[in-house]
Amino acid sequence: MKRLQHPLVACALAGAIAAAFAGNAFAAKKPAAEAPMETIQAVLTAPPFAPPPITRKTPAHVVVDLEMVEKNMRMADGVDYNFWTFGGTVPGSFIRVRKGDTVEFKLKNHHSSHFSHNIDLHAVTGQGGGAEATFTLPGKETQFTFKALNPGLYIYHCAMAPVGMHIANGMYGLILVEPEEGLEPVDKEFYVVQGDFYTEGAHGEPGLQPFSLEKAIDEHPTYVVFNGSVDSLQGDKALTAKAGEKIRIFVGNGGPNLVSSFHVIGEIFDKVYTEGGTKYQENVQTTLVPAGGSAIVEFKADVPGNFVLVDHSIFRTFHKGSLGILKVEGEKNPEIYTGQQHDIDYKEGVPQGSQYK
Ligand SMILES: [Cu+2]
Repeated sequence: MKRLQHPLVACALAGAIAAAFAGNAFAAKKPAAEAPMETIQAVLTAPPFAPPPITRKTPAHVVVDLEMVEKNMRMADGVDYNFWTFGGTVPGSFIRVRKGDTVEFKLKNHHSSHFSHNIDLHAVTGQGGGAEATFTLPGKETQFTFKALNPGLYIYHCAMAPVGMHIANGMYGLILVEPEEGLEPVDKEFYVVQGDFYTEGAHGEPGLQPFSLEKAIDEHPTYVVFNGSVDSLQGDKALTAKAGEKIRIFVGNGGPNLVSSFHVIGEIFDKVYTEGGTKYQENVQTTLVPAGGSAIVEFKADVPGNFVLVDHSIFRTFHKGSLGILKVEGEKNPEIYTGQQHDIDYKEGVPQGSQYK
C-alpha cells in the first residue's frame, strides 16, 4: 500500500529543476527536493477508542477514507433513531494525523443514503473547512487535500443545509492533529463526544423516533448523551482502567446547541488542554466544552471505583442521558480515599460549633 513517490513530490522536483535552469542560484544550491513523503492509510477508530499515538518524526501523506451512512441505531432502551453518521457510529470515526501532514481526504456517501452530505473539518485551513469540496451525493465519492497546519483536537461535522439538522442527527466526530513532538505517553486513551438530540416523542417514548425541528430550534433536547446513546458508556460498555494508570480522554461536543460542563465525579483533571488547543490548565474540576469544540483531559486514576462522566448541567445527566462510567479496578489506597469509616448514632444535644448556641 505504501507509495514512496507522491505526485506532489514530483512537482516539487520539477519546480526545483526549472528554478535551477532559470538561474535561481538559491534553488540550485539546495538539494533537489526533501526526502519523499511516505504515504500512509489513516487508521480510523470507532468510539470510545482512539487510534494509536503517532510515532513517526516526519510529516507524511495520509489518506483518509470515510464513508457516510444513514442507519437506525439505539438511542435508549426501546428507543431507536435514524442516525446520520461518519463511519457508521456517533460520533464518527476518530482521525489522527500529525502537524505538517498532507491529508488526502476521500469522502463516500453510502448508496442507501437519502441525503447528500459533506464535511467541515475544523482542522482545515481553507474555505468551508472542506465543505464545498466534499458535496457528496448518495453513491458518490469526493476528494480534497489539505495540510494540517495547526496542532490540536478538532471537531468535524456535516455542513449541508439545514446544517443544524445534519449535526443533530449525529454527523460529527473528532480529528486530532498531534504536535510535532507528539503527546505525552499515557496508559489509556478514550474518545467521548457529547451531543443533544431532538425527538418527536418525549424522553423514553419507545419506537423509532423522528427528528423534531421545532424542539431543535427551541433548543429543548429530548436526549443529551455521550457517544450517541443513553447507555453507550455503561454496563459492559463502561470505560475501564486500572488504578495507577494515566488516562487521557479526547472530549468533543457535537452540539448542535448545548455547551457541556464536562466533569468526572470523584476525579480532578491533572491537565486540561482547554478548547482542544496547545496550552494546558492544571487541577481542573469541570471544563467547558463548546458546541463544535473540544478539550483534552488527563488524569491519573489513583484509586479504584466507578467514576461518573457527566455534563454538570446536572438535570441533563440524570434525566436526559449524559452519564458514562469509568470503572477503575485495583488495590484500595486508604491514604487517598478511605470509603465510609463509620455510620453511627450521635447523641442529641447542642452540636459543637453550632450557630444555635
Ligand atoms: Cu449531512
